[in-house]
Amino acid sequence: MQIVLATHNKDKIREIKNLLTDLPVEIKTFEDFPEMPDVDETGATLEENAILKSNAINEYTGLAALADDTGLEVDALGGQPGVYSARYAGPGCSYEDNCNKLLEELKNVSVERRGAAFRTVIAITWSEGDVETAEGIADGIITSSKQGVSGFGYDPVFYYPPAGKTFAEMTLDEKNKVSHRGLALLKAKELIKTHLKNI
Ligand code: ITT
Repeated sequence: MQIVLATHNKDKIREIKNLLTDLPVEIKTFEDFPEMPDVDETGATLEENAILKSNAINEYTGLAALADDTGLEVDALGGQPGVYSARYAGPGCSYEDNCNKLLEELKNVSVERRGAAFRTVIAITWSEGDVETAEGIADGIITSSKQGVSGFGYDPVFYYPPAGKTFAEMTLDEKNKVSHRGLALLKAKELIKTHLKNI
């Protein structure tokens, strides 16, 4: 079976590929489909956006498509930036712009109130067009300055208490074992294994 990853985010592709290596599936990306569209994320929830992306790329390629929609939900901001995590600091912003804006917004917030969660919803649209989803959550604390250079996005400001460090201070394997995306993909792998048995 072939599965195409419905994303243009190379950092996500690196993490997802690393987690799917032991499955008997061939992973395709936008590099195999250079004209693959960037899907507008017009949904109100991570689940809606993940399904929008997996459906659109399934229709475009005719293959099973796997999409990831992820948000950082910060308690002191009422769950924001959430679905707007990619463009939190404005259109065309960088990862660094987003981290800086978050640190600025929280600069007067005490450590007890800096709780946050990364949430990922994975949607898989099978080649026949039906969809299944899986969710993963990681709980952490927003730091008061950036720490670490691995990972991507908000990883330098996301402290993960069980490891005693930020996601950006972890290796890819360490992060994947406990992260929102890692946990969602663990469930998605079960969906893929069941699907493989039934085709
Ligand atoms: P696609 O829609 O093409 O998949 P995207 O970057 O737009 O890529 P999202 O809509 O899911 O992805 O946006 C989520 C943003 O949240 C992303 O741009 C990063 O800034 C951040 N993010 C996602 N996963 C993350 C992770 O594991 N660690 C840190 N930040 C992450």
